[in-house]
Amino acid sequence: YSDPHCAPGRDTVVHLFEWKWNDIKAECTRFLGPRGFCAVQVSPANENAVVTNPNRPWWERYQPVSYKLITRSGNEQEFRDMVQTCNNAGVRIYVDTVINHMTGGYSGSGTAGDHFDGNSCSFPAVPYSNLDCNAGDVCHSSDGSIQNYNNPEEVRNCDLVGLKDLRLSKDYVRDKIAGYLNHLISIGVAGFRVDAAKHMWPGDLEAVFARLHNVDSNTFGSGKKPFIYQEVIDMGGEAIKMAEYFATGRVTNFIYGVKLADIFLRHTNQAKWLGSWGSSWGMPNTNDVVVFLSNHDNQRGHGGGGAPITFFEPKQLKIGTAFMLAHPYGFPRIMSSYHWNRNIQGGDDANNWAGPPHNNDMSTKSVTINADMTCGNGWVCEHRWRQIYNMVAFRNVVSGTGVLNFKSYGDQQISFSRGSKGFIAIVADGSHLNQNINTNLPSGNYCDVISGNYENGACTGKTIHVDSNGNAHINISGTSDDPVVAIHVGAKV
Ligand code: ARE
Ligand code: CA
Repeated sequence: YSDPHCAPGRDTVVHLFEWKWNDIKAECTRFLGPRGFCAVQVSPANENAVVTNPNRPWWERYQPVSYKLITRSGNEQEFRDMVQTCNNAGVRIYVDTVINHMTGGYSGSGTAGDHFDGNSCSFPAVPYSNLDCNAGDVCHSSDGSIQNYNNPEEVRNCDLVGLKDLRLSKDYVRDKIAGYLNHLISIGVAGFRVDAAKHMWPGDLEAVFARLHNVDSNTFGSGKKPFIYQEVIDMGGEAIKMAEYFATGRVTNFIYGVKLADIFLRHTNQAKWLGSWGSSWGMPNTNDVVVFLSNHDNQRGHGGGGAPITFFEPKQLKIGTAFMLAHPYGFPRIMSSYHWNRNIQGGDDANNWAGPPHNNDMSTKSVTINADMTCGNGWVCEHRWRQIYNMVAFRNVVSGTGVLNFKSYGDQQISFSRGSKGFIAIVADGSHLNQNINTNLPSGNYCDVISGNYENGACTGKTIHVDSNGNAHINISGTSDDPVVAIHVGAKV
């Protein structure tokens, strides 16, 4: 389950959080395909509870009502069009799947118009009934919800924040979930993010995944299992460990973004130590993880998982992303967000619920594209920032090479090469780097893909000269907007 099924030479996934299927379809052809992205993580595709208090929060999509493909992102036909178009553009679709639970304990209707009553675990559009949710026979917490994260039984058998917990020990429930995932596989998706995986027994997940069909052989080759990455928040302090989930796919490595925020955002740790970055930092092996600086929860102070770097700190985000994409550890995911008005009250963001940009009827706004390639209508589109998409290409070019010549020039100044294909230098604080550095690259003139684009053999930014010994003069002011230089053999002028 740990092969992401990237088309050859691609290696980065972007989370197009809350995007509509039609917009993702367009983005695959006009941008993600040509720019070398491997895949898109899309928001949950199945019917969810319509929450009106607060009004249409993003998190309503984590409250399933049925497995019909009807949400604010679009309907099944639009979903199919997106998957097919993206596959044709060489871009994979991973669906965020919510299979641990259904809605909270109240009644209402879903985005496909189906009625539900969470209190009695009544979801007739699946159908699930009272027998399909966990109850007091297996959940022993005082109120049926999870209180103690150090008690694995409670974490797996009780309700996560009051969300009706599915009885995954039952074959009927396993069949229904596998039926939903197989439906997505039949449409052509490459894999799944498994929401709240920590709240399901690894053995139950095995039983569900054993029921899955192979992914489409025409697109992905024959005999291939879907790519599976499981959301397990394990910062080291709780009973449940990431390692329990390696048999059923990769896990989301939450330690990663926090440690990099310590260095690039808070400066409570030093970049000079990054020479050993990877599993020796107390993180799993590279092939067991998806790595990211932030996700849709912790970017808004939600859901634990630490305080990461987000688009609210654009300079640090560009630096951190450059490091993430230049370094071979893990399968990297970029967060692509929408704007909301942050309103910090006593440490919490009072607007952390705010849903995507919307019209008066609460339908999600389309993504518009500005002349400079950035997005409008309230969409941030971090993946369209030059410093970020050019590093996606960098990662593709240096693929298969290791980290070479890691050097530091003070606490927060580093450089390293990727074999003889790429070189990066980073200043993580306000200091000044001015050095002759061996890049290990063939001699020539290279386009610094941070300060500019490589277009038709020319560079719109700085050109870096590498001499016949592989040396280059690198001059970076840490107080500049982009204190990074990145060059690779795919962008020689
Ligand atoms: C909403 C309301 C709740 C209400 C509930 C039911 O906010 O007040 O009780 O509905 O009516 C998201 C939101 C939730 C939201 C939910 C459903 O974040 O606020 O609840 O959608 O609409 C734990 C889990 C981890 C989970 C986080 C949020 O382990 O899996 O909590 N993350 C995923 C998603 C979320 C999503 C869900 C799961 C639910 O990414 O977006 O919730 O589908 C420590 C622990 C962590 C723990 C963390 C927070 O760090 O180590 O394991 O994370 O604390 O408790
Ligand atoms: Ca559970």
